[in-house]
Amino acid sequence: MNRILSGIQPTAAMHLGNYLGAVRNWVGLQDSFETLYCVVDLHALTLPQNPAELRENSRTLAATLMAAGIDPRRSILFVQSSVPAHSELAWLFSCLTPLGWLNRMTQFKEKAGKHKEQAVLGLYSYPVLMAADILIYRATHVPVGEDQKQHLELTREIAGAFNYRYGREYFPLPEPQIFGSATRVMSLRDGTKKMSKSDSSDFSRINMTDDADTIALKIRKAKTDPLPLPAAPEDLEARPEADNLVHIYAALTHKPVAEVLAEFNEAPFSTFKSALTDIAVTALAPIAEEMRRLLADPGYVDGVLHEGGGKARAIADATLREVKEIMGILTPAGP
Ligand code: AQP
Repeated sequence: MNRILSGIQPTAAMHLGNYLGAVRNWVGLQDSFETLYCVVDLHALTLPQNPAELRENSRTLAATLMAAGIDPRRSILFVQSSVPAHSELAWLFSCLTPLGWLNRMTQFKEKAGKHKEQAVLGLYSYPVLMAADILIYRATHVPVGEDQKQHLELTREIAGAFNYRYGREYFPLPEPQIFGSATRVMSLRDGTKKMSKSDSSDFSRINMTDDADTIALKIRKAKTDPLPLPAAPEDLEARPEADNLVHIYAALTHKPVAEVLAEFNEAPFSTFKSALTDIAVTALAPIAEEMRRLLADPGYVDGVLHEGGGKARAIADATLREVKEIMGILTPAGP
């Protein structure tokens, strides 16, 4: 059976972009793949984190994933750092990855900004750890949002470099899976920037933990332009904020953009925003409610992650043993 691995960072609460671009798709894939999903706390450490918040965010994120439909009986749900083989394979891969490949990564350039010299090594080598996250399970498919496509391409290059160096097809070249009409959800304040947990403005995103009033307020305040909704999808092209809101509506209702525009028949944005609020609250409120129910028993959530970590380690440790064998690393036998 083909195997899926994907992850999400516990940098803050999960937002609508993470949900529509990635997590909602993860749920459906549980029917046709062997699925492993992880809270990638080691990636979160590439930016400064408050230790108590990081721990709490990891648990909250795991509960949000379960509330969104990740079923621990059908998927292995775990915390990345509970499987040390990820980090060990990342080191082995870093000895195969030319700096030139990392220099191309746009996410590093965006996150390091003007202070490249002060950025930490982990932020730069993040894509190598991501390659290890995926390949330690020899995953064949990786569902991600559009923003992670470049890192996935690098993962394929690293897998190819290993296979070439050691003369065997050991690692599969994992396929990115990018689906739906919201593969790149944009900020509610600026339609040219992606919706992100690390944006300093909470009004730039809808968090999966927001209540109905907060969702309504954020949508009401979302930036738009003075024009009404257009009649045709191509007329959204030069209107990034309008385009974003229409795509969010389309994704939440599972309708094509053209059908959404026909439904609103060139209505003003005030009418559209109030319909979008209803749709968003209806879709997200049950997830937030279930998340709160799960978090009322943190021991249960931790227990799921503990069990998932054990299952993930069994697969990852076997891969690491084989990789070390292939690379010529001596594993001395005991007496
Ligand atoms: N705006 C987005 N639209 C669609 N998909 C998105 N994803 C992230 N943002 C959007 C997808 O969500 C999954 C988990 O992402 P992540 O938490 O690992 O990291 P990220 O891509 O860096 O997301 P953020 O929210 O921008 O986090 P921070 O601010 O912490 O870096 C991935 O599959 C991603 O594609």
